Amino acid sequence: MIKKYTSGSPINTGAMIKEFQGEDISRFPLVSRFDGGKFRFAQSLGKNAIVYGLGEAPRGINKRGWVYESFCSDDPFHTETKSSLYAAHNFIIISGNESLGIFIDFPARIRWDIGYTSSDTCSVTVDGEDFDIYLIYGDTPLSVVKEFRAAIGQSYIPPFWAFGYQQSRWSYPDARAVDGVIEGYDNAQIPLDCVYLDIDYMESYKDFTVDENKFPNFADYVAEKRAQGIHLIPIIDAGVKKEDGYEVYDEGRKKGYFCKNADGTDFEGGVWPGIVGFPDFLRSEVRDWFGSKYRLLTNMGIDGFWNDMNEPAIFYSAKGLDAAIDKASSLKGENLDLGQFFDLKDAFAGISNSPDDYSSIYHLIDGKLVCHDRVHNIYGASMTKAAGEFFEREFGKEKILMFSRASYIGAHRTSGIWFGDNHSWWSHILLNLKMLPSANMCGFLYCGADLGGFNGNASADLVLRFLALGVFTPLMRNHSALGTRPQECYSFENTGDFRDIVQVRYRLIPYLYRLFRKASEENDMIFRPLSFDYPTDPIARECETQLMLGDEAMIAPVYEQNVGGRYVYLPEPMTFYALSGEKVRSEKLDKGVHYVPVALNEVPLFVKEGKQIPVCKPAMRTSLLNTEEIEFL
Ligand code: MIG
Repeated sequence: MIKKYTSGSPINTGAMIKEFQGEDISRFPLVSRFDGGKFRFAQSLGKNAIVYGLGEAPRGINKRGWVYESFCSDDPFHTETKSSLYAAHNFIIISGNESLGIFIDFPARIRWDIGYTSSDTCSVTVDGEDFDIYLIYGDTPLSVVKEFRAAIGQSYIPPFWAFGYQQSRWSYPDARAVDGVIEGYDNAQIPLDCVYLDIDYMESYKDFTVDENKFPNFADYVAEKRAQGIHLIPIIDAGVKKEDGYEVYDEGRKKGYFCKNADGTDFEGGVWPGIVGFPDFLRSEVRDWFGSKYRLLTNMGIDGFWNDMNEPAIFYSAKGLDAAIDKASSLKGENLDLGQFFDLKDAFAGISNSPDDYSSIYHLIDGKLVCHDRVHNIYGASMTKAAGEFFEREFGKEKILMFSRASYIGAHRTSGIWFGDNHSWWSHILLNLKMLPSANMCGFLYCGADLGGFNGNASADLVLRFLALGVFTPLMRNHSALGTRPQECYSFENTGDFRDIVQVRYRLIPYLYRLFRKASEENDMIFRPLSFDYPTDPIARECETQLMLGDEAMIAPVYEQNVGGRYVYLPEPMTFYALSGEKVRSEKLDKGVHYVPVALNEVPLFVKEGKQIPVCKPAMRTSLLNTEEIEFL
């Protein structure tokens, strides 16, 4: 059962597809009050209650014991002390004797103090007075998820080939580099379906342009790669370069489509292209306009995109930069005390993604200028909606691959997400594993992390272990940052091990694809915490290093360096499979704790009794898979 409570006049975020008769917030059943323009409410947490949700967020599957903020943030250090990442997924489930789902449909900041200040209380602060809150009552957390998911609408399904292995890097700067990647994979006989184009394919970082010097005759080149079975996936950034004569910018400015300053002039920020205008994606005519620009690339044969920098990320504004420079000039030649020194340092450190800049951006909503602070969390989702709406209109469903960095619930209907700039850290294998069920609860099924880690240098064993998790994530993409050690599978000495792992993915694609479709069609989860399935098993309830996969299996990747296996908890008897290329090692195991050996070229998978998993023969491309010829695990 879902109950809706409305306060003031909420901005329509598009999160819900079902309409509910809202009651006035004065009837809201939890302890609550308005306080200085904010709404606060609290719910007590039983000793053993688990709090799930918040989608792409730091920390554990059980969110208890920390404070989180819904505020889409471009932050490349995903450490435990953070409170937000790139997304705002305002849905939690408090699961004690009963399960209570809470969805706050509100596009500005929300603070979730989940047993942090007081261990037995979840207190939530909504930073405004115009919002809808939905309470979802159910017997089990899964029944709450399903009811919520039915209300927010069916999850995006990408094309079949998007389940293949994908290689990315910032950047493969030109056609030769891209060819080198495909050759590298082909020579090492490692399957591959997609190669990514990061910002350097563009002309001066201008969206919807292709640098002719780097990619001569781009359309022919795209066709040539498609003939090799490879899809090229270009990046699109939110900001549009300010440059006279650049069609997208000129049009956007003439039509008044960019976000404004308070005085009605265009807001300008500095990002990769230099000064940019930020399209006001919250307006449907701007979405139509920006969405249709993707045609410039689809006309050249492109059928997949990733949308970046759409929190939005702003390196600097003229105002912010001037203030810092002024401060520095005023202190020039002074004998600084430490206070002044740190002020000066902070003046520069705080220039990027600064709250002052966000506060000075305005959107046009129903003819009125609305401060960005009030709608921050739907900016990126609206960019992605622009593209998603265009693709569905133009090509129909399931034709175009797309995923976004920033997101809000609702965007799950037209796109996937990736988990942003993680690190080549062992701890991030686990962090990324924990985000998967949380993202699924919020509707995001097509998702994955940068395998091998984005920032920092990766070792071969880290990439292998990361990939062994990625074998199961719908988006299986290896991506790494500028200046880091090459991270393509063929760049390491033991390429055979990499082949073994990636081949396992291709063997499982028939299963994973069906599982995905079913989860989308039935508002179900692909990955579930063990506690969902074994609610009375105290060990399963606390397990956050393993996940249930569909109704058949459990995954438990290795996440530590220099180990030849791991401990795993089986809440019921299962068969342990170590999959490696076409080789299968298996052992029946009883309920309980076991140490399972897992070599670097093996993918561990645990199949429940009475269940089976179809596998096919591996192939170099998804298009070459024979999904008719199936064996069963
Ligand atoms: O400021 O386009 O998260 O995947 O490689 C960095 C360059 C901008 C951030 C994305 C990352 C991408 C990078 N981008």
